[in-house]
Amino acid sequence: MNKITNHMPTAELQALDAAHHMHPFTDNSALAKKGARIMKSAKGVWLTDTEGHRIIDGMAGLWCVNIGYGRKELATAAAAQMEELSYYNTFFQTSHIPAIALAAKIAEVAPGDLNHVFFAGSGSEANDTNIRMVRRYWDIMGQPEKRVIIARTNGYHGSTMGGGSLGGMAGIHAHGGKIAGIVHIGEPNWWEQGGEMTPEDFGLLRARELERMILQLGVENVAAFIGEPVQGAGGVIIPPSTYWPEIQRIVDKYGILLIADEVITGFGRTGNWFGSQTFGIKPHIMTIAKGLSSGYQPIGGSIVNDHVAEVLGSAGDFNHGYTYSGHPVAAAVALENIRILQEEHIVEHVRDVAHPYLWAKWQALTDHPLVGEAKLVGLMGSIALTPDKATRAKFASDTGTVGYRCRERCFANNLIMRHVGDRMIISPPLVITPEEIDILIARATKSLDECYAGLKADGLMKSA
Ligand code: PXG
Repeated sequence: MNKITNHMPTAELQALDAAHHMHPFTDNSALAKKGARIMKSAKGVWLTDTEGHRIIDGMAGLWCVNIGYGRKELATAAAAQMEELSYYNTFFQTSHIPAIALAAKIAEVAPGDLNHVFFAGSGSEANDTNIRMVRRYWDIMGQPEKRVIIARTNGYHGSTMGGGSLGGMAGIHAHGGKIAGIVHIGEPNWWEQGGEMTPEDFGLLRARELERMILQLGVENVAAFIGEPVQGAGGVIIPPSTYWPEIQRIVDKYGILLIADEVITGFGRTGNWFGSQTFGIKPHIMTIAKGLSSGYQPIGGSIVNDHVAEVLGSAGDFNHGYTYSGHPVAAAVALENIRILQEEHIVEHVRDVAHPYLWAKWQALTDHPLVGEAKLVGLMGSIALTPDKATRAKFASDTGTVGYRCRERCFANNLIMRHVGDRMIISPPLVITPEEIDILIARATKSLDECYAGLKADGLMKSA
């Protein structure tokens, strides 16, 4: 058996990595000089690197390892499916058992009339599907001019041409451009942008930008609005309580389609199966990936409601699909993942145990001199670093300088906690226990202390 083992010292692995491996979203020449940290194995919430460090993974990989690492049941499901039917497509009037079973299971766990699944290989692919799907929907409805999709600044929807265009990140648009027919409104980021307003008033202000944009474009030109229930990659921006109800009111009033991008918030992350349930959102389409398989296999998809599925199915072929749509091995693994989520009551664990336990400690981090606000929904949270809490000031240094320094302290202390600008974010595996939360908080506090000491020593505790 060709088992990949490590017979090399870390430095040699790093040199090979630098010579041949192009990392995503990375300054590869800077990384080449420094050397990547190389992960070797993982179990539960713990990673082990090639130097033997045990690292607590506060990010569940890339927001995806919901059931934790190293569950043998998923390996067994994959092996069994590879032997039974390693691949077949679902294009030309054929189907297979894993795709059927998974679609039915997703329809069972998804809320309301979201009963139909179009499979993709990732979240980006699923959002590309969504662009084509909503435009096709309006073609069939006899309103082909309804093509514009409204999305949000600092949203993240993937990095294919479609996903990257839906996302509102200038850095992504700068590399390769942006497809036509997608416009962005502001994000509900009260901490940075709310000024003197209350969070509730600011939530309404941002939501009403949707109405203004619809009127500006003409409702006859607008196909859909897409948003993450909670912006993840944008810094775990949990919207004010007024935001989603107002978005829903506007979407309903103008009859445009609503896409909830649940790639991060799906499958238990917010303490319900879907973030839409946590925030009272009624989408026509949900994007899923990540937690669908807990990252054990690449798989994503669009969950479509009865009405949209019926329209799409009423007018011949929808000319779209991927070789690996509903891949049988990925589907079998996702099915086993959902079985574990259900039978081990992991969503309930988030809601009743892990969230309340973490929230008490997370909130207490605002006592730290560097931390302005702490936010947490389910098991996705963020803290804002600031030189002056009273005024919610930004640092005088370039945005991200302080966040990066804090992340480097976390990394050195064997805690994966990321930064987005000067916000620190966490999204640990959903199975994290109270004892492990204690360790995470202890390491986070130590890292914040060290970061703070360094900032003071270097004269960086200055407001912009
Ligand atoms: N939608 C959302 C809400 C996501 O978070 C995607 C779509 C795209 O999924 P794929 O499977 O194509 O990556 C994502 C992915 C980060 C980071 O820096 C976040 C993601 C991906 C890569 C980096 O936090 N989210």
